[in-house]
Formats: sequence, C-alpha cells, structure tokens
Amino acid sequence: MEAPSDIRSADQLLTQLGVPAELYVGGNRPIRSPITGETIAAVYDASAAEADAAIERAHQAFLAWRDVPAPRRGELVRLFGEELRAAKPDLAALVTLEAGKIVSEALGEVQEMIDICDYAVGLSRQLFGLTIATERPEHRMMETWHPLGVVGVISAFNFPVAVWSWNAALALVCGDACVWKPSEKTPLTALAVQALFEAACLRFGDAPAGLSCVLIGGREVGEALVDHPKVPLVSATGSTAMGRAVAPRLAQRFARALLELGGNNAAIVAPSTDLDLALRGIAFAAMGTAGQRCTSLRRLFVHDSCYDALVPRLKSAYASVPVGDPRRAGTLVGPLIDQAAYERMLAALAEARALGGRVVGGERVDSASGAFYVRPALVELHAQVEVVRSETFAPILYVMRYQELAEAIAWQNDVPQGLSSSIFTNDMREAELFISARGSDCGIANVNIGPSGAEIGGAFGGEKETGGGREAGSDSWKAYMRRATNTLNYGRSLPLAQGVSFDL
Ligand code: UN1
Repeated sequence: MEAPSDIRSADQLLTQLGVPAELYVGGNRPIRSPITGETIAAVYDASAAEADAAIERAHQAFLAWRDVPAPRRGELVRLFGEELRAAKPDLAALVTLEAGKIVSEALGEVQEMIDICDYAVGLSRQLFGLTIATERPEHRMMETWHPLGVVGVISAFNFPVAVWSWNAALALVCGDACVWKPSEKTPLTALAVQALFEAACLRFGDAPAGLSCVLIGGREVGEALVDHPKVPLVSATGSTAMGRAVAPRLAQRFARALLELGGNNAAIVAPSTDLDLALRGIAFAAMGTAGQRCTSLRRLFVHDSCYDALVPRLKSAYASVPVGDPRRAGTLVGPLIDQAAYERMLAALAEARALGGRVVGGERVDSASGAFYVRPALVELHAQVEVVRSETFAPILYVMRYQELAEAIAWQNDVPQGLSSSIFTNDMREAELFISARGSDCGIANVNIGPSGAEIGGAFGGEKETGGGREAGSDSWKAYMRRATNTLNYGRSLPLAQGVSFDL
C-alpha cells in the first residue's frame, strides 16, 4: 500500500492556517481524528456567558454592517474567497484529518466554499425586489429587501466547512452577521475558517468586530443560539431528531428556521439505462464520503430487466473499492466518523438480515486501530422493509427490484425524508415523469446523475422530514433578508385601495 501523501499533524496544519495554539491546546473537549482514532487537539467550549456575549457582539456588528452598501459587503466575501483559494490544500488536509474525507473530496468541499463566495460576490449586486403594478393612480408599489440580523449556523461533521459557507457567504452579502456552532466532532476546521475570515477582514479594513464568529460546544451552545431573541434565523444541518428539537423552540419565539435534516435518497435504474454510466453514478453516490453525506444514495430500485446485468457488477465494485487511510492516493472510502456510527451501521445490517436482506460487505477493515473503517455494504431486499425507511449515516445501499416505473416512484417517495433522488434512464418520457409533479417528491430530482454532489448554483434542501430549508443558489438568499412592501403616493389625492371611501 502506498504511504499517505500528506501526514501533517493538526498542529502543523492549524499553525499554517493561522490558528493560535491557545485555541486548540489544553481545552476541555478532546478532538479525535477518525483516521487513527487518536486525539489531535483539545478545544474550549464556550460558556453560556461567552455565547451570550458573542451573540450580542454579532448583533452590534449587524447594526453597523447593514448600513454598508451590499456590493462593498461583497468585497469582504471576495477577499475571503481569495483566502480560501490560497489555503485550499491546507484547509482540505485539515478536513481530511478531522472528518476523514478522501483528499479529492476534501478539496471539493473547499472548492464548494470558493464557489459560493464567487456566487455571493455577484449576488451582492443583485439583491433586488420587484416593482408591482398598483391599482391606484400616481402610486408606486415595490418591495425592498433588508438585512435580517444575526444568523445562527449549526453545522454537521460531514461537511464541516462548506455548509457554513453556503449560509455565511450569503448572509454576509445580505448584511447579516453570523454566529457558527460547528459540530462537536469538527471544530478545528471551523477555527481554521475563522482565521481565514479574520485575515480577509484585516485586508478589508473596516469590517465590524464580531461580524462572524465560532462558538464551540455541545447542545447548550446550540440552544443558546436557538433561544436568543437577537437571532432571527437559525440554519441548522443535522439529524431529523435535532430538527425536531430546534424547530419548535424557534417557532415559540417566531424566529425563522432553515432546516437541512436527514435524507434517505433513492435512485431508479430503468431498462433503457446506460449501465456503465449508472454504475459509476451509483458507486460515487453510495460509497463516496463513506456514505456520510446527507445526499448519499441509500436506496436503489433496479428494473427487473437489467437487475442481473447491473447488480453483480455493483457487488464486485463493493468488494474491490479501496477502503483505508483517506490521505493515501487511491483510497476511495475513508473511515466512519466514530464508533457510534459503526455501531449504528452494524445494527442496521443486523436488522436488514433479520428481515430477509442478503448482505455483501459491511465488515470492519483494520479492526486493530481505534478507527472505524468498514467495507461498504450492499443489501438485496425483496421490498422496502422498515429499516430501509430510516436514514443510517453509513455506507449501506439497499437494492430492490421493480417491474413498473409507477411502483418504483411510489416506493421512492414512500419514506419520511425528501432530500434527493435520481433516475437513470434514456427514455425521455420516464425522465420527464420522474421530475414532474407526479414524480419524485424530493427537493432534488436528477436524471442520469446520482443524488449527491450538487453544485452551489441551485437551491439545496429537501421536503418532509428533511425540513424544507433551501440553501446556496437560486433565490435562497431571500431567507437571509426581510422583505418590505412599499407603496408610495406621488399624487395630490388619497385614493384608497379596493375602492373604499372614507371621506371626512
Ligand atoms: C451534506 O451532506 O450535508 O450535494 C451536504 C452534495 C454536497 C452537499 C452535501 N454538495 O452532496
């Protein structure tokens, strides 16, 4: 086996990225690398008082930032994008070390940050509202978009930096301040991003202090954001269970919730499929990121006519995919994030077996170390049994046979989650049906590509238990601003709408 190409320590990488050692040495919260299971740093949880002070500071920053013209706000994001470009290999190496992603995917994650920065810079000149026909003479009606306030961002371990950037790059050009609670498992990458952001602020010159900050900690820190009256929007990525805890608390104080929760994504392989293309699409979507994307492919419905041509080939891909140290060239599947993830995977496989599933893969590789490397598992099932209907954040692909497209679409929709979906077909009627109102009920519905690996230009998010939020491109920016409708009378009379008269 080839040696890992980049074996720099967390300390070396964090130093390179400009993070002072006092932030990650000697703290109360040990951080383990999933690559080895070893502790690589110890960070400090924010106390309740510190969390409160950071939110208050962010609110003050917002009051100044909202008066800065949006294109000038875009300049800060442009500079931040430059910092990211320069730091891309180092930040990606830290993502690999802390989250266990293979090098190419870690570089892709940082690229996704750069892309959203570029997008947000352009957006900073396009935060426009409509002018609307009014029924009254000598009046004008229009809408204006204003900065919202402090945006709380709660992110997950699997996209430890990109998800924050989809929110923050938009929020910053929209005139908001940000407070970020990264996953407890991946605070080091957040500290590195904060250092890069501060470097951009320094070059920018007059960004208000506290415009964007990181609060490390567990549930209490998340709750501080969720409950704080000066946080009008919380964007939270994580499990459906987390969303169930967060949403009612936000609703209680009428704050906005942007939720990106569990996915349970499916693909349909139809008879006309180009099987080579489908195989590659399925392999990346199901095994990539060790099945730890919210968009990972978890359910596959294969038409009876191509099942025997596709599934044996898929099984051999599962048997041969290189699993191991994500820093090593050639590795395609890195470690699971931790032991709990491994145990959940085992439990799901045991349940699938008990329900008649035939499993290939799923065994632990290199079980001597404190890290959790597993061969991805493919499970053939006769039907969509209960275990298939919940999301297990691990590389398990449930494969089922179908006869009629209508039944495959019904099965694909018959789960509580609604994030992403695909169909592989060369039949235009099938493709169009799949993306029509009668087709996939997900926020993302693709044709001839897998359900994962979305670009930032589209709105990202899903329906049902996925939470309904949309981030990144299209008009997602509107969630980060408040809309005002303005009616202006430039005449000398006062006609009332709907023909109402009220003459004194
Ligand atoms: C996630 O897993 O939380 O579409 C986000 C994708 C990535 C983002 C995934 N661009 O797979």
